[in-house]
Amino acid sequence: MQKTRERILTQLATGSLSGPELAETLDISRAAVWKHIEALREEGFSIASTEAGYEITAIPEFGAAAIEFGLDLPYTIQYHESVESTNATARERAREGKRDIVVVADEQTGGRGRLDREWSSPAGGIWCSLLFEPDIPLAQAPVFTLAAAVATARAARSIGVDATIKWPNDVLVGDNKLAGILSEMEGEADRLSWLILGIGINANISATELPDRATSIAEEAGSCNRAEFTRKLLQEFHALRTDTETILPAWRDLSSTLGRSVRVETPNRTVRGTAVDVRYPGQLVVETDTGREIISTGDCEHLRPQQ
Ligand code: BT5
Repeated sequence: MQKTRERILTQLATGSLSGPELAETLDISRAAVWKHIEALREEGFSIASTEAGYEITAIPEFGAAAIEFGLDLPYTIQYHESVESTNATARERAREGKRDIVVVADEQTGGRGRLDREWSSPAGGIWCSLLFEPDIPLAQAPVFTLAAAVATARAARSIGVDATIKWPNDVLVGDNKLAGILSEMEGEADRLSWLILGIGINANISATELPDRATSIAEEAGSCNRAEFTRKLLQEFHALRTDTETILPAWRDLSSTLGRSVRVETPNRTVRGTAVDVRYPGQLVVETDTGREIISTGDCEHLRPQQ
């Protein structure tokens, strides 16, 4: 979002200010203040001009300005109504050398899951990709994927959706999928040059627009304010990113996989047993008839107890 507009919003977030006051604080002309206020109105903000000055009376439901409103984090939001895939756009930004960007879209025309599976992304979702440069070796990147799942589940729980995490990073309500995460990265063994966490959340979408065994926030708790949800998601993620020791314990607390009978399809075998733990940076520990298995990647299915 345009920097001056962002500063105006930050100022107005704490209360009304007059045009001259804003002009002085931001060191711009009164005419410039007026122009930016008009531009914000066009972006969907309702800004009243009262005797006390400009006052924000409503913020748009979604979009860069709406997400950045009151967001005190080092990320820049890039919003698109429709893109092929926010991960693909974030990859372009990564190659241009950009970091700490969140690409957000209302709709994706070519959303992707893991192993190039299709990810259904109609309008009304929160399709976003967070691009950053973590200071860790490549092999430890999965811990951030777990963090993204924790952040998503926490944001969902904060609005009354009973979300849990299925290993490695599906967010479920009961047996139905509410959100999925696709991480992509580039770097040398000892250091990542970038990591993209693509998070797809079925927000204000009806189940009829989604595949079988999928659910949405709208279905579980009614429509949400997507800007608020995205802010909460980023706040939760950032707290975990800056205190990585807390990621695994939080993941364990929110997981519906631990203690369950599971079948995990890894790239070269099928493991069946009871999921007993998750190990840094994100391996699943499964107790099988023939001993413990430590699994780094795979698709996990929760089995009914009798299966
Ligand atoms: C995932 O893959 O769960 C990762 C999904 C990541 C999507 C985000 S959206 C923003 C960013 N941009 C992208 O292009 N992608 C990321 P996986 O575990 O492979 O699950 C894919 C499977 O989930 C599909 O084969 C379907 O069975 C199912 N599925 C597809 N769309 C879904 C949806 N909207 N909700 C729930 N399940 C879905």
